[in-house]
Amino acid sequence: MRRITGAAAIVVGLPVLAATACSPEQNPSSEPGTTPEVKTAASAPASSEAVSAPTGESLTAHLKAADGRDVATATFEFAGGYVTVTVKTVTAGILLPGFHGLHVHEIGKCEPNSVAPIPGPPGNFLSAGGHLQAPGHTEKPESGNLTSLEVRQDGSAYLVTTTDTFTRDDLIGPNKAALIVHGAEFTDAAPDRVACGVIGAD
Ligand SMILES: [Cu+2]
Repeated sequence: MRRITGAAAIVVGLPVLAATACSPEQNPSSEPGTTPEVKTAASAPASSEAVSAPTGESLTAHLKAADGRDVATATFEFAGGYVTVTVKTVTAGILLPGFHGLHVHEIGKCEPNSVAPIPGPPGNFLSAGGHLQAPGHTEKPESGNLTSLEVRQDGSAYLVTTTDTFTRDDLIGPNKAALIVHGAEFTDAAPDRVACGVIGAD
């Protein structure tokens, strides 16, 4: 008779980040994640410090085109005094190849054929307003300006960038905020708002 003795040693290493994806935490807090982990069990070696995961600090945006198609998913992970922004397309071919303006806009609305806060002709996602400005910041580039999103010839894009121009609290105020991808740069469509996602804890 053969017995399998090593099976218990196989541990599926789930990424810690996955556990934070659905956190509804919206408590405004300016404190970094310094809350010590409370553990009374004596089993954990005192010397092993847990890798600090941005629990409750991450925000997510699901960007959709004006016709409702899913375009990309973005995450905002706040740690170490800055935010790491990751944008990845989920459907290839909606965004044209090339560089696209990528900004956090000041109002968390993603409404096709809507009117801007300063009224004018309607257009896609105009009700998201202009670029986010952090409190007290008035200069350009605006706080919500991010590096451009480069879309490959196959119609997909994947970007990881960092910035310290806004905080988590700046994104979850009363108006919330939206992440918008514009049309391809150096084309007539560059100012267009092609994809939009409200930034939230989900
Ligand atoms: Cu913009």
